[in-house]
Amino acid sequence: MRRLNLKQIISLVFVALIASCGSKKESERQPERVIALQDDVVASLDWVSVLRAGEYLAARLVFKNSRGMPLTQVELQDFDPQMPSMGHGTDTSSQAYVTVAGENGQIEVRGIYFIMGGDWVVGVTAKIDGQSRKFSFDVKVP
Ligand SMILES: [Cu+2]
Repeated sequence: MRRLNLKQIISLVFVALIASCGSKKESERQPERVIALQDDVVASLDWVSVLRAGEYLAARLVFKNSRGMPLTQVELQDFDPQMPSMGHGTDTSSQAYVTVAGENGQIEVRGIYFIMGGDWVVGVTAKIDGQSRKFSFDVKVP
C-alpha cells in the first residue's frame, strides 16, 4: 500500500470531520410528520427545517387520495399558523409556495415563521382537483 503524505492525511482527516459533523446534524434533526384527513384526502406535513421559533422554516406538504396515490392537481391557497391558546397567529408575508419538481405534487412552503414556541395549529387550504379543502395540523414548536 502506498504511503500517504502529510497533505493527504490532513485532507482525509478533514473529510472525516466534515462527514461526522453532517451525520451529527442529521441525528439532531427531528423531522416531524403530521397527518390530516379530510374526506378522502390525506395530507401530510413534513418539516424540512429543524422546528423552532424565531427562524424562517420550510416544510413540505403532500396530498394523497384514499388509495395512497399522490394528488398532483393541487393549488395551495393558505398556510396559516395560529396559536389558539393565546389567540394569535404569526406573520405569513414571507411565505412562498414552491412545487417540488419531480416529486409527485409535493409543495414546499418556505418562510414559515413561528413567533414563539408552544402549541400551534396550522390551517391549510388547498384547491385539489378543483375543490377547495381545509386541513389542520397540530404542531408543537419547541
Ligand atoms: Cu403565543
